Amino acid sequence: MRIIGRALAAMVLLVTAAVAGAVEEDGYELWMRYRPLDKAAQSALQPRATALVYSGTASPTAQAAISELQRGFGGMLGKVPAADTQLRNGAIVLATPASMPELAKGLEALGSEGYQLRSTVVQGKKLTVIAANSDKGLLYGAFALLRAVGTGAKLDALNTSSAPKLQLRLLNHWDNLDRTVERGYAGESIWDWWRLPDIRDRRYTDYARANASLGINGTVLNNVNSKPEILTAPWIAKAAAVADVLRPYGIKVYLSARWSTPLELKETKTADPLAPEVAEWWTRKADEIYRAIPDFGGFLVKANSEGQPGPQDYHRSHADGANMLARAVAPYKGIVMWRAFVYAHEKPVDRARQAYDEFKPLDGTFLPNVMVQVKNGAIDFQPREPFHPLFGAMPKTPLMMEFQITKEYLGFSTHMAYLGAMYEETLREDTQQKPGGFTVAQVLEDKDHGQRLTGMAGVANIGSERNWSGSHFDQANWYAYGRLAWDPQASARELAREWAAQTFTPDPRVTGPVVDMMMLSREAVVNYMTPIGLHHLMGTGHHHGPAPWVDSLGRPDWNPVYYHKADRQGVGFDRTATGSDALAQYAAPIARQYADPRTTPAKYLLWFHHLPWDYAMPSGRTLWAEMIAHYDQGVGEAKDLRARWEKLKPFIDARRHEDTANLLDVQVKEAQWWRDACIAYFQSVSGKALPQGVKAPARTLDYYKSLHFPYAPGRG
Ligand code: BDP
Repeated sequence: MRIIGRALAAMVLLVTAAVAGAVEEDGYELWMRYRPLDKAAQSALQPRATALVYSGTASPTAQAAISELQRGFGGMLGKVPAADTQLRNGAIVLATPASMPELAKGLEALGSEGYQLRSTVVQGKKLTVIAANSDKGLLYGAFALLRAVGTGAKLDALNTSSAPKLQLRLLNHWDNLDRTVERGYAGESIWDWWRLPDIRDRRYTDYARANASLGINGTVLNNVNSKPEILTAPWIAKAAAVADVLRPYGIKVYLSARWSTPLELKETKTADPLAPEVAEWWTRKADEIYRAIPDFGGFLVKANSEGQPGPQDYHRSHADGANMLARAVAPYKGIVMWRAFVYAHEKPVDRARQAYDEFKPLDGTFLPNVMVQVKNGAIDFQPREPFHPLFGAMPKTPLMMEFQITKEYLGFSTHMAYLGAMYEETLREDTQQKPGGFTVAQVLEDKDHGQRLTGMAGVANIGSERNWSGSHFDQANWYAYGRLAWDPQASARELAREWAAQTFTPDPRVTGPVVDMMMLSREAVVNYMTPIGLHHLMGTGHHHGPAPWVDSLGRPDWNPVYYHKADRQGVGFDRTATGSDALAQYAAPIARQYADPRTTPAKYLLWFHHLPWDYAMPSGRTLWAEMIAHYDQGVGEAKDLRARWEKLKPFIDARRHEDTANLLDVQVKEAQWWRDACIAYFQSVSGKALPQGVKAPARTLDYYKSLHFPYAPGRG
């Protein structure tokens, strides 16, 4: 009786799970869930994944590849392929020119990180071969094979190869030493600094697996707003412990260095980059770091920006500073990533101009192991920005892209906004710095120069929360970033499909609608926050919610009114020759095209032009009516996302469905808030009546102004 009872209970559970989509998941496994494939897919694969063959002693990296394949195929097929040294029918073979020359041929173009996947028959035995020049390539190949299977590929006709187009594919953690995270919306820092170096959280290994699965090969552990302590012995030991865990996964550790570290530690009398004692200090420091971390990647530096110290404090240039550090790490093949995110309020020039003004004249003066790291746009990680004019404009300097993965300005981890679409938009922009076209992606790839450094950095959205990123869909931004760092020309839509197939199910009834939602989501945010080229209207400090009215902050360029310049007559920032002329920093064809509002892409209109409220838009509406239409569209799109998600309920496990549904409810509410507060404010300035049929904001402008969020997360 009791057995029957239990069986019944189990059946009820199973049925419930099937109705709800599947067993509940908390998101910890990211896109590496390796759930059992359906029976048909399993039997199609079965003869192809019976064993794993690697000849010789596996290095820790090869071992990581083997373990992942065992975990992955074990999960998807229900049977762990046994490690073997004999080529047997159905084996997956890991081959390098050193371990199995006969199976690892024609890999010249793949470099040290690329891989080849192919199905072949050798002496009557069907084999799936992962071939690469190095064990790191094998690891990337192993993940690529698992991704292929996880997204529905068959193993019978596999024949692909891939190599990264950028050398440095990095995460930048803005993690503080007290474990808070600047602009972090996913709990505390994953680095449990206090317990390091003794306690190495197992989560670090899963972090390494996730990054390696995307091809990410470096990570800056600490905030760009750095502290001197990070370069003292106890903290170097902590970083070394993390480096030990990440190393087998091909991930190097880097640190953010505070310019004035030696001075603040009272070990020098100045931080002047040209003072011998300063250079000597950094040389000794580099020696010390490399003794603890032999493959240390190098330094990331935010200098003379937002109050951070830097070489300009001593009337030296960014190049003087970067080169001094670069000399210290050069003997170890270390690099320096020097950020171009600089602006100073003492200068009354348009903030959007300042990075270019400071860095362009330095082109050609940096040492070869320096990269200048440039944000995607000239202001600051806004929901939409035109590409940064430095891309394509510093031909003698390797430039590294800096994207933000954490959504500081796009609704934190609450709003759904698939950033793959945003990254793709920037990467595909044509800088027009060369006849025939020169996209931002091509600038980064730097094909003309061959051996120069190339790279991309993403400000991480990873924290201590079980689901890593604060929401399930924010995992997709980490995913898309990593895959685009491997191939900046990849398609955001295709990456969304890959992610959705692995994160939920390859069932097209799910991937189709999920991908459509993702592709819509970023545009929705732009529509309800900052349409038609508006920017930086967010709440002071924390950047949560609308605050276009703010005009009282210490520095002019921290005030939203600085960016929209709305008055009775019109709205928008004139960056043409009649205004700040920031437009002149772009290549001539762009500068010409955007000089006229009628030939400026509508999405950038108010970024470059100050226009009358009655300006006639191509739609036939006035600018004022168009702006409102965008706000309404954004709210509609947020509601649409919520409705579409509801329809997916039968296919998604109850927990992840509910987590996401709850967040979408908040997004709908906050989209409405953005719309109402912005319309109320701009109406108070323009004095315009609402167009017919438009709903008045729900509350008064004073109400929206009265909202304060002193405890909003992420201020670091
Ligand atoms: C801004 C962030 C600030 C960062 C800064 C940076 O609000 O927290 O320190 O960027 O990139 O967007 O240095």
